[in-house]
Amino acid sequence: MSEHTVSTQPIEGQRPGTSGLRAKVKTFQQPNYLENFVQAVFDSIGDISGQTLVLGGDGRFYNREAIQTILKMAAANGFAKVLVGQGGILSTPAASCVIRKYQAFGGLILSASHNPAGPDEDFGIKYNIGNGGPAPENVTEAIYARTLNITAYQILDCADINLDEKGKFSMGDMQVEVIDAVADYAALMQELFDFDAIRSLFTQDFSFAFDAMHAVTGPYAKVIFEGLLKAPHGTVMNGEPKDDFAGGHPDPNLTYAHELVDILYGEDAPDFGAASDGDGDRNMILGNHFFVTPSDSLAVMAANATLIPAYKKGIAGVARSMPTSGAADRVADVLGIDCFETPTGWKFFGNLMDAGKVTLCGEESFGTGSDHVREKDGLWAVLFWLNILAVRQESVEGVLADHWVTYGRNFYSRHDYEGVDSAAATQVLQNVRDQFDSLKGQTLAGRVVQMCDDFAYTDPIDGSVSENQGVRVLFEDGSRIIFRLSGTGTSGATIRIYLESYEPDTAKHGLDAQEALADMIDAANHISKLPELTGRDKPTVIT
Ligand code: VG1
Ligand code: CO
Repeated sequence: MSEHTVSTQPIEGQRPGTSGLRAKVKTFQQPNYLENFVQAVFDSIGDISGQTLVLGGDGRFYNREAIQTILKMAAANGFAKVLVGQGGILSTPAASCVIRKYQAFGGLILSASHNPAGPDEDFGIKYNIGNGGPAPENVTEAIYARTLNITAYQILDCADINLDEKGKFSMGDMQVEVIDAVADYAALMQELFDFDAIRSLFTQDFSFAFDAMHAVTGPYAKVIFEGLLKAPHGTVMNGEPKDDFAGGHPDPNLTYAHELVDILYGEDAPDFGAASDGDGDRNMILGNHFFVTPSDSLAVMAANATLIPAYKKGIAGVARSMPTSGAADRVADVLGIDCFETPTGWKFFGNLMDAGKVTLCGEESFGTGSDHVREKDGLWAVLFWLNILAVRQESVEGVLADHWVTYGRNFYSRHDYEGVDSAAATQVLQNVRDQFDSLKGQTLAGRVVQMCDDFAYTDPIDGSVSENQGVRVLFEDGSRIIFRLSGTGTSGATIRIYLESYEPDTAKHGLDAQEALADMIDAANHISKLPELTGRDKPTVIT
């Protein structure tokens, strides 16, 4: 067994996006691509000698090979120990949980979230810091800078570890501990929620369908829902993880989770439905013939938090990403707590949680979480809802109707245009930017434009500034149109248009969101010239 220094050259394009480095598997399989990035991480995060690293992924194609390479590199770079999930599996929130519980130096999570998997699809890698959360921008930028001047990487020449067998193994001077991928996470969930109340819900006339979409949450959901909570066998659908997600697109939304949506909107629909994404950090919440927008879900959680054991003393504050609707702000107002508005991406919540300023965080992109870990957490959100339903003994629709009566309804929708030509996408945003001055004071969609800007964020804890986080058109009545380009795709560009309008009038709360927002949608197309520039007359995905 010997340690090698392998010389290499910088590879372009290794800048982490909204959530780590994502690229086609074929790109990751190119000589030195993975190794360069991993070495750049190890070179950028401080003194790692004698430290512990957490390692795991969503089980997608290339997960196992990448884990073997990273283990050998960790050993050669001086880590004392690596905790790796059995089979190379750790959901993103479980990885965050394990990093925190065992006070690891940090972790590497192998995932491209909901992006399709397989030899011709996507792979990804992300570094999380010691608090369990995604590395902040100063760290990801340092990693990127290192990828541009890297000349060598270190790797141990040794045999692979058997990832399927739990236990302690050595690799050179480093210990590799293959841990149960589910146990620590399941234990944490039992500390947070009233499992007895949820168990008794399942003995009542209450039915639940959970769609794991052949991705990482299958084993977690089976242990927690069908095992610990005694939900009927079969509650978990598509619970066998596949390395290509069975050819699917495990993005829990109305378009990609259509199998579950059809069940919840079909005859004899269950009372509650939920799904999670490729790496287990997203969630979709459905009732019988009812969809809860993620923005509303965050607001409902904030309003009902004291019903949950872990939050019974109240929450310190909430945070939402800028494009997420202001529904949570209204709850925070009533509760008299702070509500923070951050750029898109979970990495911006970490400082606020570490400083004790916020307890709950959410993004419109089907992400909700709390300070129990430092990632958004799909199954946590589902348990939170089950706990609310168990206590309130109401339907999902009933909980929302009641919420809107109290707080009003923030009609909200996101329109995604996927696979658009990059230059056209950039121009769509630029068109709006060019009108910042002229739009101000104009009436659009029956509303007066109050201001327009490129959203910038100054972190209230460390003062770091993040610019160009979305083009905003803000109206006097609180309505908003926001344009952003995705930072997680691996081919072409994705334009996201976020539309929001507030409706205090209860009589109008039953409207369909697309109807309620129709004039805003027209206004967005008109000012951006999106249809002309992209040749698209409708979005790829509407949520
Ligand atoms: C998207 C979402 C963002 C989320 C990110 C990572 O980013 O909009 O809210 O944090 O994905 O989630 P973008 O840049 O494509 O809009 V995950 O579950 O893909 O790790
Ligand atoms: Co995800």
